[in-house]
Amino acid sequence: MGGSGASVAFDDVDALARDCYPEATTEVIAMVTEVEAADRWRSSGGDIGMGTATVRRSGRRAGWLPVALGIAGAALGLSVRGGRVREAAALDAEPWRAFLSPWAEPVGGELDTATKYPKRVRRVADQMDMVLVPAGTFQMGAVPEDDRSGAPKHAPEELPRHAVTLTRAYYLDAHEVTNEQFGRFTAATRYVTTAERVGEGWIRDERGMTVPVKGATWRAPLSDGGRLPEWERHPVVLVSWDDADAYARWARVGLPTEAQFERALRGGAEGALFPWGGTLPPPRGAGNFLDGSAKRAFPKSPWAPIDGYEDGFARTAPVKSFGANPLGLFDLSGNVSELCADRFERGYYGRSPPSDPLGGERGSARVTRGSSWGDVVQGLRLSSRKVNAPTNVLDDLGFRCAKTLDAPP
Ligand SMILES: [Ca+2]
Repeated sequence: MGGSGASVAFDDVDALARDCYPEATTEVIAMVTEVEAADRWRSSGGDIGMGTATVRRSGRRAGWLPVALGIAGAALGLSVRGGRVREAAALDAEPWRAFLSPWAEPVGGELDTATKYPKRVRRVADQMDMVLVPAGTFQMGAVPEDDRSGAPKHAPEELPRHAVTLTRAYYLDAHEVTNEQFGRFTAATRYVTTAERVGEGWIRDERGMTVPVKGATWRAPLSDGGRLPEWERHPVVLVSWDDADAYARWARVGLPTEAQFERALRGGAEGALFPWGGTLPPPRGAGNFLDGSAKRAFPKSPWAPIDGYEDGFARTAPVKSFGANPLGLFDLSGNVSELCADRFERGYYGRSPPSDPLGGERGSARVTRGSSWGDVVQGLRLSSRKVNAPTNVLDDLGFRCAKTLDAPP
């Protein structure tokens, strides 16, 4: 065996192994940790060939564990010597481990029964929790019957209602990207947002009109140059599609497709008009919508708030202020509308592919989905779609990220 070795920080790998296998015995944890540490050594620059990873064990008698690495096997290309370590290699060969490394880590240890991937993961770059959304078929678009009983009418671009199959499960951020998280990105990259470059952002004034405000950026998203209380935990706003795309690339993920967003938004509620069902007003605590507080903050606004609904937030709310949907995802409806990866094209639903649609191919406008704190009732419908120019920045528009599994379930 060769002598090229590198030491790996052992304690954090050990903690990761404990997260992955909360039920495991100390001995199994030790085995998993050894292999995980070896894998990290390999991905940090070790050749994927024969070599020796020297992994320092804490809490064990002084010594070094030699691990032989090879390309043998199609799984992870990791083979090890010794009975105990070989057993650990079988655990390590799970495809999700290679898929997640090095951009995310499993949380909680619970595996999805269909994909065998962790149900929850945490992104390394920004500590965002992501939830696994299963593959499957759902009905996308407006239900024609939605227009009955005086309900708000759908737009032509929400038809035809059509079956969409997502062939792969995907991870979706549990909540909208926050100001604190966006700050990590700009600190790490010195990224300059569209609003910072242009010198203005679009903010709703007391008349309820969204107007350009000089100097307004994600760092100062109010017309007086200030911030809301608990600003760090609010969703980032005044970011363009280009900004969101840059963030997602930095975090080694992407923006969700519109179909991924709608499937998650529906959360299995096939045929429902609103996230909570079909009636108005929404039940108490349903989300941050255009409520009584917004009406009081924008007294001259021509936009009608939802009758009989109070959520306590005139503008954005800290993420996770309201309950999660059945998939464990927060604020897909309400708080801020969210940027999707898809280009917006007229009539797209009439010609989109039945599996894994990626949006139109022409034009620069992008789809946004999910209602915001400023939407009238029509925008609360599950099928509601909006369109946004890639450099447009608004005070009720943000984003979350997604990552599609690299193999069918
Ligand atoms: Ca509100």
